[in-house]
Amino acid sequence: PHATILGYPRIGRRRELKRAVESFWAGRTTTDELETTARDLRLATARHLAGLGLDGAAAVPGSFSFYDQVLDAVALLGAVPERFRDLVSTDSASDGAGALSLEGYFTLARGEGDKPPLEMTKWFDTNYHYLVPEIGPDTPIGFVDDRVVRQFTELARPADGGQAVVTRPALVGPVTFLLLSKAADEAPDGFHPLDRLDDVVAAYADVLRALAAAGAPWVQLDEPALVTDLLDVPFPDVADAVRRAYTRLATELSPATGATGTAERPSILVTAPYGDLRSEAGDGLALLAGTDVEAIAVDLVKGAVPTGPVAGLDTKTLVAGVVDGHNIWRADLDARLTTLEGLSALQAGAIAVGTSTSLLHVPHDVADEPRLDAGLKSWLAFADQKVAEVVTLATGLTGGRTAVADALAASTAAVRSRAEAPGVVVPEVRERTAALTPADVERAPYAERAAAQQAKLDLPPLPTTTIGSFPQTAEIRKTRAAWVRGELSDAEYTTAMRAEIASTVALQEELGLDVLVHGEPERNDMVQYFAEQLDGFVTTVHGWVQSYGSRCVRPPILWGDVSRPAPLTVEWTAYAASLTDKPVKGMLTGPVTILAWSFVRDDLPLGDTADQVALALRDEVTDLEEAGIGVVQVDEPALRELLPLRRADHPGYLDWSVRSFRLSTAGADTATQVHTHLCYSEFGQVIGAIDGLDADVTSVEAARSRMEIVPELADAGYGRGIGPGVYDIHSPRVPSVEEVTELVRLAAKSIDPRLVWVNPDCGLKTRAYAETKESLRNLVKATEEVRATL
Ligand code: THG
Ligand code: ZN
Repeated sequence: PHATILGYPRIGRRRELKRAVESFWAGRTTTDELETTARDLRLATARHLAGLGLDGAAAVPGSFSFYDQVLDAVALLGAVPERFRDLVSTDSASDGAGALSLEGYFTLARGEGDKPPLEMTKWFDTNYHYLVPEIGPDTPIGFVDDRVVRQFTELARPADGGQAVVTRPALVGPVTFLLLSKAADEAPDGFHPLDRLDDVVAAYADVLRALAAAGAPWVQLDEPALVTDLLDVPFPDVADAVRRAYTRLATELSPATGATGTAERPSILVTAPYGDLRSEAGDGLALLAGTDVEAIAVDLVKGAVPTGPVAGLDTKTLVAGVVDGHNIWRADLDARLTTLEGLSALQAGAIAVGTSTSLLHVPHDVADEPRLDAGLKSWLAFADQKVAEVVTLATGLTGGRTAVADALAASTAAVRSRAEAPGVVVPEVRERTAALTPADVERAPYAERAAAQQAKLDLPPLPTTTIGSFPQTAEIRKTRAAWVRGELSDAEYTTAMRAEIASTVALQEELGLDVLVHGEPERNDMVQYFAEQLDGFVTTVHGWVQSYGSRCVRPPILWGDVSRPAPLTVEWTAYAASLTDKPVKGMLTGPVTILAWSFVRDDLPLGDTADQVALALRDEVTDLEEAGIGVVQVDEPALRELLPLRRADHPGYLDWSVRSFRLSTAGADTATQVHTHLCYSEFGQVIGAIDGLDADVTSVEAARSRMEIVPELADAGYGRGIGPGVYDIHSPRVPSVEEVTELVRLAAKSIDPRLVWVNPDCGLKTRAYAETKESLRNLVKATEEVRATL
């Protein structure tokens, strides 16, 4: 293909797939109805993309998924964990033996009864989450589900007799599949999923044969595991796996059409999105170039552009990912074309134009945003605009610049208008960040702070609190939506929210919690709420991006220098504080998380933007203090998420991320207690940074790992307040008093008990009130029991 994209949003322009899937789960539609909706969506999408100019051979990727592409690979291979084995078809006479039904597929994602779902975790450095396969020595692995072949055929030979589209089926590559898997519980010590490489590759060989037989000219195998060195398999072992896998798939299967009239496999495109293939650990580009695959897609937005010819590339196509698939800025086409021309001059092989990553991470279409300012809109490219960009660049590369002169001129004009637009650079904001000194991120020594805070707050040992949000009832959501639509006046809205806050405060008093919160009924998303109020951001109406499964987020667009025109949270927090004598905790989202969950600008280093956001939050902390708030929590759930994929880049990242958090909080008075919250359990790589945040109290997810983070933190020298979560909020299950008591004791055993706080794992907004009340009651009761024994 001359022009292509590595994947396209699958949730639908109006989230049609989300609705269809959720209504299937609710039992309102049948499997057949869901399959039909999905097929119509795939057909419409493929034709739409062909119409946008992806009309070369196999230029349209087949990147659909009902839930997650990694789960799709599990289904393709029938690699079902032991506890779900009863879901697979055992009819060995049919060719569906070992396959999951669509319902079974969703059960792996969502769990059933006491069978927990596959674990969910972050997909590289994005806000997308995939399901973690569980692979053991005896996990069945074969080509058991031909869905991917059917999806190819249904577009190549459509039943409606309309326009056919020859797509390029996209699959998670065999090496990445295993590197992202975890060892099944029953696997013996020392087993690594990669031990099953030969079985997975044998199954993929069968998949490739079937695709070739169906007439697929190309297949795409995604191997992003090659751009990271955080997956705890050293590069030489990864390289060995890649060589073995692609010798079997690319060398031993023939791509040529033989006497039988069919090739043994389609041409293979291996993609390596999200980063640089080359690092100190090893040269992944040379590795792939040394295989017999026909094409390699590299990320030239995150990764470096090769500056010399690469051995082996002369007989391959290099798909140059020059259009950013992970952000929403319109490309500087002139500059990208220069890059492409340079590559063309350097490499003897063919150059095709691509996106750096799948377009899964961006919304569908800028044209769907009528409310955005026209100037700002001209700077943006969502998925459909990016398709046009790769098509233009491919035309320019093959046909010469004059063939695309108008598009180049328009892109250059947009780039210039963005650079010069008011608000992009705000001198007062720049002056303030330029004047920062190391003293701005320092507070008084912890011992002094702890004493001043205790004198002021007079908290009991093992203080109890919650993470911030209380259940978002349907009533709350309805009220907010009505206000956004203008059906409710500001006064009516305020009255309704105040009533909600009052009842949340009353509930916490009744439960006997020590540090209260206002419950956040006024917030939709913890980032969007702040973005809506800060200068330098805009939010979208239809800019949905899949976060996991059927769940989506609308990342705000951070386009200009950030400042705070007015206080953000003070009114609600102060109102809550006016209702109680107990301390009320102000709730803010930290600078790193605000950046991680927004589309960030590409014209300023992230650390500089983080400082701007941090200063806005710092002013908010001051205003909260002036309103009498003595405890402020600044959440950083995404601290781990932005961690660079290469170890060499960690120090630089941790430096700016930790500094920006401290900048947001260090303006607080010595007697003001600063909390933070991190909500994932894999802390290993950021444990030093957690200490570096210098918060007075850190709450973390810990219930499922039975408090193991507490000794880890203690070993790392952490010596301030710690609130390890004592129950998992992801399920409605109510923890018993005994259970909580045990976890609190466990925590108090591995660190100075005077540092321990008692709280749930995370915010309660996805829970219902019934289980929330009961759970918190047990939490308080358990705390009282442990206190009595101290
Ligand atoms: N906000 C943002 N990003 C996030 C989270 C968040 N990334 C990580 C994690 N939390 C992802 N988790 C979720 C959980 C729920 C939903 C989305 C991401 C969700 N979304 C609604 C849906 O799809 O129906 C829409 C929500 C809305 O109306 O705004 O439920 O908390 N930015
Ligand atoms: Zn959390």
